[in-house]
Amino acid sequence: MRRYAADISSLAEEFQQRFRDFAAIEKEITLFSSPFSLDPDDAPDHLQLELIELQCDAKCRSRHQQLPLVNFYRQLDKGRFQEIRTFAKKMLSLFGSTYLCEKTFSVMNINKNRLRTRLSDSHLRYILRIKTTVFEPDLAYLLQSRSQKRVCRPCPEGWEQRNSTCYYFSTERKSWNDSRSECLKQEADLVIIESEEEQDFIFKHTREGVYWIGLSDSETEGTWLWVDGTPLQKDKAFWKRGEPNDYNGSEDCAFTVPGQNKWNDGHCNVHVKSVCKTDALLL
Ligand SMILES: [Ca+2]
Ligand SMILES: [Ca+2]
Repeated sequence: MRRYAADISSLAEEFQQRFRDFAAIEKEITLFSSPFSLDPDDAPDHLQLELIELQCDAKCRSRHQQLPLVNFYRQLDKGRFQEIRTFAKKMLSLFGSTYLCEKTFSVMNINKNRLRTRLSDSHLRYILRIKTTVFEPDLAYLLQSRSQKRVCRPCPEGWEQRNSTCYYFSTERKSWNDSRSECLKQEADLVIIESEEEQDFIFKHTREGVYWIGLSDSETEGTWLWVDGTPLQKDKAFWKRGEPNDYNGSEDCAFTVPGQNKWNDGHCNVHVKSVCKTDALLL
């Protein structure tokens, strides 16, 4: 217990510090969230009159119980409750800024590309080490030796290279979701086929079998999306005639058709092979 005492007290202090801002406006938060239970004497002077009027209004009281808080403030009469409305807007904007931060984070998340996601903990440790030492890294030398290695092997072992892209044709059979997880583990994803040439290349390697590709309509029936969220373009779709047919209303994942340079939709839990794709490491 004693071992952790220092850590716990510093955590508690940190916690309190983070919420100090909230403590400073505790009254305002109470007023904002439950305007009917706060004593008007505790409210800021310029709000007191309107607050008394609000608390006496039975209609407002029942609306407060029925409506979400934002809508309750939105429907308040602009003439009668001008001050309270302004106050509510200020409070809401506090939470709005939290939303902005979250939104920025989502944008950053979307912008994370495949190369960036290859950064592992050890890369980050190296970066930290370089940043915190007095030694200057010999970048020219490092790059030279790195590029020699990369030119020899732009794709991981067992992967096929085409231009600046690497493909993995699995030998194991798994469901669409599990196949996708396997690709992601290798810093790749199920293949997105972007041209007829690429389709021909895939066909050359999948001639004999059935392989999942990174295309599904699980989210919205009939809307085929690639794993990166882009919709399938009609002129770059290589469906077999009569497909996708959503047989039995349960075919939401696309796979290759053996012996034909075409695709079919199948049940996502069927176990077949799969094709992963990722960028080659070229400098
Ligand atoms: Ca379907
Ligand atoms: Ca089908």
